[in-house]
Amino acid sequence: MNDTPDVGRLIKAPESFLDAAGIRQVNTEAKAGRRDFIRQAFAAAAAGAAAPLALAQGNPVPSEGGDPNILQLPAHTTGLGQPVVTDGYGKPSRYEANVQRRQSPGLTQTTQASVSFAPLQSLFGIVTPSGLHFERHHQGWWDIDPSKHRLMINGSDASMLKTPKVFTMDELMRLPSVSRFHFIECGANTGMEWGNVAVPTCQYSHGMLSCSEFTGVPLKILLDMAGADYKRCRFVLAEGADGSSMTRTIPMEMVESGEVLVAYGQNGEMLRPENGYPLRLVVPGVQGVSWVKYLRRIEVGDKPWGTKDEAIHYIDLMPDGRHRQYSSIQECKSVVTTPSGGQVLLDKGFYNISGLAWSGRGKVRRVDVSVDGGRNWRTARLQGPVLDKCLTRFNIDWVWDGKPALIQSRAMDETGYVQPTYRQLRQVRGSRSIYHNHAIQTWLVQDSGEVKNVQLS
Ligand SMILES: Nc1nc2c(c(=O)[nH]1)N[C@H]1C(S)=C(S)[C@@H](COP(=O)(O)O)O[C@H]1N2
Ligand SMILES: [Mo]
Repeated sequence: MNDTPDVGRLIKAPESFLDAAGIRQVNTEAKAGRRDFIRQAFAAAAAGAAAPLALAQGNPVPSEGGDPNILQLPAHTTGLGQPVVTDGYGKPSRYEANVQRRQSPGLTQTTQASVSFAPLQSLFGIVTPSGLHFERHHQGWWDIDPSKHRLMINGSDASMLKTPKVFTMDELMRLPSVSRFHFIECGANTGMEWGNVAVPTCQYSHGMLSCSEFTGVPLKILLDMAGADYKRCRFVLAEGADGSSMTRTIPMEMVESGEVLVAYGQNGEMLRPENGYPLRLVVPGVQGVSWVKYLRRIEVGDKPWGTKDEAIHYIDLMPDGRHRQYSSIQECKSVVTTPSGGQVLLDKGFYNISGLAWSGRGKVRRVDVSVDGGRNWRTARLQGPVLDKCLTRFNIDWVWDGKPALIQSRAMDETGYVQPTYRQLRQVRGSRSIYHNHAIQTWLVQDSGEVKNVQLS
């Protein structure tokens, strides 16, 4: 491998930017309404947190005398290891303790109506480990006794459904099931970046995104059992059992396609309580809010319900001052996770640029990567499997010459739709929106090797 360039070393993004005191201060300032403070605190903390060289050379290989890590046999080679079932449910290595989902300081006033972000920069492949799945609760999470949980299927009026039904978990789990990999993205993901750069790392810019294998029963099967009148009932309403009164309208075409699942399984085991145990709706390609957790009722009806979560929240403020409603599909989007904000490149040389792409309209067809802010593009390798409405991992080789570089990824889905630049997106959507920001992300690799979140105008 003589022609292979030297492989560059990379410092991972610091996982936590603020210490406990810093987080308290940001929260106080945010409560006082000083939103800008969050951005400044992040910036200051990010600058202080990068202590690259010390970290990288924590256990250096000596230039002479051989490597003690090889020459001296460690205890794990000479001693007896730990017994089976030390832990009836295994945990990650203690050396990975910093890989955590995290709350953005100051973003929300209470921790029960808040969000935690998945550490995308630390993950491989496409599946999000269940314990790192992002969380969004409007009224806190619950660990509900499955023996007492019920799912009711009814009609807006008695003529819309032959036999209203109530299912227990046992009854649901005896029905024919399917397992499918899908991404879930909160409509507000990347929402803080509409006006300008706001957060330092891809955990906070893109981490309201996760991907799991979900197992459950197609909702269509349950509606068939209840004898729904599909001619008249073109919508369903999904309702959660928590105090947030989370109710969302879903068009019947989605249900009839067989894609919408009443799911109890996530990555081979039951759903985690934070993600809706024992039952949640899976609505592939649609923003997270429609994936109702603690699902307790499905109503069929002939028009959208216009509930609070589709009339005053989850609407898009357009440049002309009007609001756009029922924009639920998550459009084609991608992000480079390595190198990404907060990471530090220590050497010139070879780097594997890696990232994630997804589309609410189907499969990802292609991802192009630029290292010069969009002037030149190269097509990345898509790593299999490439699945429908699922995260797709892409990789591309890059040799860093030590000069500033602007790294971007641009995804295209199977409909031919191409992820827009910020300029293109703002032309249509303005810059004062919250939801559905799927613009091309830019990471600036500075000549120092430190990677920063930037936006090109
Ligand atoms: N019952 C209920 N379902 C809910 C919510 C909620 O607060 N309560 N939040 C919604 C929102 S806004 C999102 S983005 C997703 C988040 O799912 P997760 O917490 O499993 O990541 O759940 C949705 N379903
Ligand atoms: Mo959400």
